[in-house]
Amino acid sequence: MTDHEKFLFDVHGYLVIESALSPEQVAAANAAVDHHADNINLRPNDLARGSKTLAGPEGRGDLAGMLTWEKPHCDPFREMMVSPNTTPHLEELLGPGFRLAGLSMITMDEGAEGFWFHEGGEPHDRSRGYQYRNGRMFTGMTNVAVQLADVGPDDGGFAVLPGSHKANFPCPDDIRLYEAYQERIVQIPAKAGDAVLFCECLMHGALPWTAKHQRRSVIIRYFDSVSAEGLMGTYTPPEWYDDLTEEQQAVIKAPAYQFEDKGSKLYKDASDG
Ligand SMILES: O=C(O)CCC(=O)C(=O)O
Repeated sequence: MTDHEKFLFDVHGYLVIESALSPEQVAAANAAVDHHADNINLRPNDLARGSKTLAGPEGRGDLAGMLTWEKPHCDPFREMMVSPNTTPHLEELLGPGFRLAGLSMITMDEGAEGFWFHEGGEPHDRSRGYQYRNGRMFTGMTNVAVQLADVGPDDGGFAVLPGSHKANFPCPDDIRLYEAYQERIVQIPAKAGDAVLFCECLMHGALPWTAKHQRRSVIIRYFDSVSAEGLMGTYTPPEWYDDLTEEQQAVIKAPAYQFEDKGSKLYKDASDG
């Protein structure tokens, strides 16, 4: 992560990584989605939560299971989950040994309702909270939203309250419902192939989609090496684990302590036993 990127991420809680995917990767991912378009699950209108400004005539679409699709359709998504264009950012924020927590896709057709603004720094949640300590940023769940379609400035879609990952006071509901202080909410334009990196504790949601073309945003969620949203009992790797490259296998694993060089030989000796 460059100094500019670190500064902006710390202040805003998000960053746009331009051209995270090549045009060929975008085309392959879109072809795979087109092939599985029947699996897109249109939600009931359950995300606007009664907001007059986020309401829309239909729900957004959810699509999952891309990592398990038959070849070649799974390939662009497996490439996305570990990419040289995003790994350095994830290592900076989550530390070495970061883990994949999930990969799914959001679609929105013209008129689809928005999503109320959820999360934010208050209340502090240890699985999501943001901290700056000892010269480093530490994020909880961290997401990479890879765009498979252009998002213009007036199209709607993903939007955030910049800086809210560091909020100390509860956010009033009329702000969460986009009915007050709308001008403080920032919608994030991007090109197909760009990725929006954001920490889950940034207050975020979506504005109703107004463009003629379908919104397609692949949300890839990661945790640091130790945190997890759930796991009781034995960890079993997915059936398709053996098909992955070594780099891809490295992010599919049970939570476990990851030794980081703490600068003293004493720690090294301790980690050796
Ligand atoms: O991109 C969106 O429409 C919303 C995404 C979201 O809320 C999330 O990833 O938690």
